[in-house]
Amino acid sequence: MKQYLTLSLIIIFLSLSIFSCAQSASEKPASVLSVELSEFKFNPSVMKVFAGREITINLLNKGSIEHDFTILREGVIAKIPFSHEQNSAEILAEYKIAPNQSGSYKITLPSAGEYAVICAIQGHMESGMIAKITAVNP
Ligand SMILES: [Cu+2]
Repeated sequence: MKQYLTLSLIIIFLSLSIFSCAQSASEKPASVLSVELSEFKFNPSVMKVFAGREITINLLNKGSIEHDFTILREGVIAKIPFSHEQNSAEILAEYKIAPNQSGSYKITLPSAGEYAVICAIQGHMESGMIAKITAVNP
């Protein structure tokens, strides 16, 4: 009897872990991303959208200094230090937001893959302002 109980508990535990994995893997791509910028992070920092479809990005700077939301081209790994001049070819889009300001932008990520997002202001990425948008095929 005790063995059955143990076995049942193991099965329940396994089902729960499979369920939670499946949940995170099947997280739905969003058509609207609402992101808060502050010193020194993006919230959320992991996002998922459809490739080839227009998305809306709503940004709110809750910090006390300027930040930006710079999307790098698909597959580009953000290098430190990042400079607008030297790394301009790697930038897909850049939205600057002053403190206590917000902005709404529309963009279509051209292909499926991983897009790094950084705050391109010197020192901010190194301090934690880095995020990721995964684009999946519809
Ligand atoms: Cu910043």
